Amino acid sequence: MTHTTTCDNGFEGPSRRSFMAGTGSILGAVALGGVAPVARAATSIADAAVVPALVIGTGYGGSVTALRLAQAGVDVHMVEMGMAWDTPGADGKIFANTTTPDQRSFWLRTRTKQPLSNFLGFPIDKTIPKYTGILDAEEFAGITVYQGRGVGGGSLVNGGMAVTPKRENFADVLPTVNPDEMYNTYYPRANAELGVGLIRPAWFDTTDAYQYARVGRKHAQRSNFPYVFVPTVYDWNYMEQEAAGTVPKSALAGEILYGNNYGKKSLQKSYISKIRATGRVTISPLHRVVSVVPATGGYKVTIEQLNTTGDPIAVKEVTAAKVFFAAGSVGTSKLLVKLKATGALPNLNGEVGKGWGDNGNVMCGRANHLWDPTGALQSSIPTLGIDNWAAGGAFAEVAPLPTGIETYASFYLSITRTPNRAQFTWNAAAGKVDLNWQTAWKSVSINAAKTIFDKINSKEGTIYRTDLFGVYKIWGDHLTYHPLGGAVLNKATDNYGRLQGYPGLYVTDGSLIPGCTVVNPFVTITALAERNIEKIIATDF
Ligand code: FAE
Repeated sequence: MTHTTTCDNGFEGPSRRSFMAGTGSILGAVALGGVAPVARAATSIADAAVVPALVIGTGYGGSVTALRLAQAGVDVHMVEMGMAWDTPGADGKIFANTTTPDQRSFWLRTRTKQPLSNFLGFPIDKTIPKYTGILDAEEFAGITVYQGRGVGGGSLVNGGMAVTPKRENFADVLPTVNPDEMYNTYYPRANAELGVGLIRPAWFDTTDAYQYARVGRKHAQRSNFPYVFVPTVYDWNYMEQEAAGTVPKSALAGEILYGNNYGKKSLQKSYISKIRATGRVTISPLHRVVSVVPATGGYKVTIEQLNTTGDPIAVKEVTAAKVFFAAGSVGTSKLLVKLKATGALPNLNGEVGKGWGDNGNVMCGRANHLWDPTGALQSSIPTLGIDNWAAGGAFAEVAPLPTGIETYASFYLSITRTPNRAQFTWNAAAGKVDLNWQTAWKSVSINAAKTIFDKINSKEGTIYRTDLFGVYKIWGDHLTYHPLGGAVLNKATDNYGRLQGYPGLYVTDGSLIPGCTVVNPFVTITALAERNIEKIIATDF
């Protein structure tokens, strides 16, 4: 393989080559393990504490914010509803394997809810003990939103695709942000801090682990689609050593969706390790923020401490001068919508809860001919994408199906252009927040994805797989990995994430982004958080 100029179509990235990506989207073929994880006692925030800055959530937005505040000399308390994920279970591993989900795998479910629910027509979900596991499949009426739970947020479970959008598309992503400052300063800063890097092309060309991606590339080329190499936060040297058999396997053992034990540079290895080194930040896992109200000295924050079956075992009330909402698009939106509707923060403006999108996510598989095997060994970290954004509004990640057996399947997660945006609202009768997304809205995304796969199927004489999302169901249109929006920048907040109506309250996560990042979102979330916190430290502290 060569990095031909045909694949170099101008995506911004950590090198001069051009890249774009999809998302780690993985099959979990199940054989339920019974590994008892070890709960960890963590030093946590004290009841009645008075703190200068409290950060709700430990994903990308929260980690950037906490690091920069601490480096500026501010003592920070991070509150995280999920577990610490720093202690091995009885099997010696912190994280469960994708092929053998156990209680560590899902957030408070008694049955797995794997993104690919079926294989060869058979349902593959399994019973598991209820536990504060790592992957939340949060169900709203029209969509299941997958999210990471624990110290590190989505970085614990995601595919590690670290993509900077093409600059010419940036106005669609964050229309009120100056692209010069993002592309000159904050995207480079985010890429450097996250440790973004590229596969070695010669290794890509020869390793068994990316045969599936080479098949994807060949099919894209034969239909004249540009393909792009995707930068990631996986340690590529480590993966080559995995293949050589000199280190414990991680990506090459199919680890990803329920955590990655070795090679992926999750936030725990990047921002959060720097956060710990400052000595100024307390992180409280298994603590969930349930309320924020104005109080003398700032805001009274009510926090429930959880046990590992999700039950509150203590309630703490803390006073924080400044509060940063970094609970993710869904978490922050749900909190703000509830707090506005129930009178805790009544002056939040009417934009709160609006502008939510799914980044146009849709999945599908193709059935290859028997002479086109995709390989029994598949790296769980995708690194190749097919780009039809300009012509058809779709970018498709060539994703793995790390089942350990030859499937003759090509599997894809597409990010598509879609105008549909949903709203979170408070359902007083049920005491919960609803989201009015409709499954039918995904038809726009399916049509965009078909601009790629109909053409490839026609050229290759192949068909869609119908066995991955149910019985005779082609499209994975029931889910998203990329929730975005709900507290949109310059609408619910000012142009730096300050919540309108409440000085000292900020939003700093994916809820600022109005529904689509054109590519995978976490580099943009990180870069935006870097931009915003720099301004806020300069002006508000
Ligand atoms: P996030 O990382 O979700 O962090 C929010 C944190 O807040 C979580 O740890 C929550 O547990 C915590 N939290 C929520 N509510 C509360 C509360 N009330 N109190 C205390 N804590 C709370 O937010 N993106 C990419 O760019 N590339 C990929 O390859 C990719 N693959 C993905 C694969 C999967 C399976 C999934 C689920 C996501 C993937 N994503 C990917 C999306 C990416 O992980 C996501 O956009 C970011 O993690 C969002 O970052 P935030 O900081 O907004």
